[in-house]
Amino acid sequence: MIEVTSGRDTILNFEDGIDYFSLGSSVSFADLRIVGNAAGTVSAIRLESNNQLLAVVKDIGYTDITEADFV
Ligand SMILES: [Ca+2]
Repeated sequence: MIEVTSGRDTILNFEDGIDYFSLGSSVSFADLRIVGNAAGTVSAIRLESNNQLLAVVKDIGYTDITEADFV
């Protein structure tokens, strides 16, 4: 499980469907904006409200990061 609220993390080896992101109690998936590059090789998880970068996730496209990946 990967915490995404504790600062600017770079996450390697995230396995979709196996690994999950953990959000702090003050943040929900609706507060996030998931962006990525066209090649699908890197994504960023940001706070919608202030654009704060919470985490960079390597080797996954942003369309593969959905609410189902958060617990
Ligand atoms: Ca996923």
